[in-house]
Amino acid sequence: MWRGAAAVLAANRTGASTVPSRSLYPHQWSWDSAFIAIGLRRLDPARARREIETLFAAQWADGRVPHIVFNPAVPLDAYFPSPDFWRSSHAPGAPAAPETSGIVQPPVHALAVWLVHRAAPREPGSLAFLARMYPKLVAWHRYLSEARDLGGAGLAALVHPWESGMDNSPCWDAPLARVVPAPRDSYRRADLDHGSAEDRPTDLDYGRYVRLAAAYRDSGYADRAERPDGARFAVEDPGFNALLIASEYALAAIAAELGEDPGPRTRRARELTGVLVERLWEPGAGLFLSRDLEGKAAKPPEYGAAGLLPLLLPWLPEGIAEALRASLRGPRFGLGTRNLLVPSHDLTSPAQDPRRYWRGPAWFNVNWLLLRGLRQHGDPVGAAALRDAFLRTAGATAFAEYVDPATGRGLGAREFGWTAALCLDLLAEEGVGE
Ligand code: 9WN
Repeated sequence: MWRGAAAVLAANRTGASTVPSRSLYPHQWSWDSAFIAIGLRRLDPARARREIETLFAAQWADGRVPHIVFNPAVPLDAYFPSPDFWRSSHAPGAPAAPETSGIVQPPVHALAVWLVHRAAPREPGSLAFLARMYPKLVAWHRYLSEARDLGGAGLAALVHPWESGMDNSPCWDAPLARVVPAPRDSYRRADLDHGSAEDRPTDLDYGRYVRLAAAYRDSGYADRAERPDGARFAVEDPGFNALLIASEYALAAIAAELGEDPGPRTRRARELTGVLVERLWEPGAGLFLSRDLEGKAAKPPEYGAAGLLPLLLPWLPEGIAEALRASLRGPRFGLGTRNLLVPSHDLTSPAQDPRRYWRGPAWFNVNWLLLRGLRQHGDPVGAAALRDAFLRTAGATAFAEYVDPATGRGLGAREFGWTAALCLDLLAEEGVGE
């Protein structure tokens, strides 16, 4: 398995970075690269450092880290939306090259930087890497906490469903329902050349994604610009913000390693945890919910796996970690009863679909994060069972992009970057391959 996972990362390597999938996603993606680096640190720490530095070489002047860094050698029609859609090099503050998208993805990077360093703290390049990354990570977090504080309470808001990393989650159905889709003949979907239409988002949802991205681009990627009716989306997502807080703790550790005072960053992480709880915790459900900043939906709320991710955080008010662990095993997520792995969406929701993109299948990065959460909050037995299911399922599906959470059947792309990388990470814990 170690050799198989390493071979995937070798095959997906393009120059200084790694693509999520040769067929479906032939460029560099932001949170994929963070997870890939977390695996690469077990194999080749210098390559892990390069993976992250390549991504941050495309950081914008306002601190944002774009969700895609395009490879100029890949034909324009290999992935949509392509660089000629985003037109980043004409946008204020974006680098002249490479071309990038203008939206972001969950900020798991500071955590990745810290874990990469921890894997080889005495390697000559590692401290210098921390020192170079620290101001870039600070600028990235500042962008999220200032420009993206659209709700005014301190949390980062998302302006496009793709920013959650959980693109097609039913949590976005209500806020997306207000968006007028771009006409079907105004763009060409490239994903359907490689993925099955039953697994991928519907045309209606895709049209809405395109419309939102185009409106954001046309505003010059200005976060507070007024966008037209039918082209607005602003939500606070518990998964994105939990990762921001976990990364704030990582920044505190990096600061200490560099001889700076970690106090302010730790305090900020705790403060933000308080805001997360105050705004998004739903005690009746035992889960965090997203908050729609554009209005209230008539429909009942949807419970997604993002609402479990705060389990990652070291400090939570009393009772919350226990409630999250109970939700993981309860009827909504069925871990250890109906499911081998944690599904992306509530099993009891009518919107649940065990095949379709982020509407029910299990993803390996989400399960890796929850595994850390179980360890963090005193459930080593549950974490060990999840680790076992993770490795077996990833191995049996040729490192699938996602799987049916009950049967483990592979779905989406195979030889998927973060699936292989996170296997390496979990295998290395036992000394395999080290
Ligand atoms: C849009 C690359 C990315 C992941 C996301 C996943 C999917 C893209 C798409 O693939 O999103 O960013 O085209 O569907 O949802 O989490 O980072 O692997």
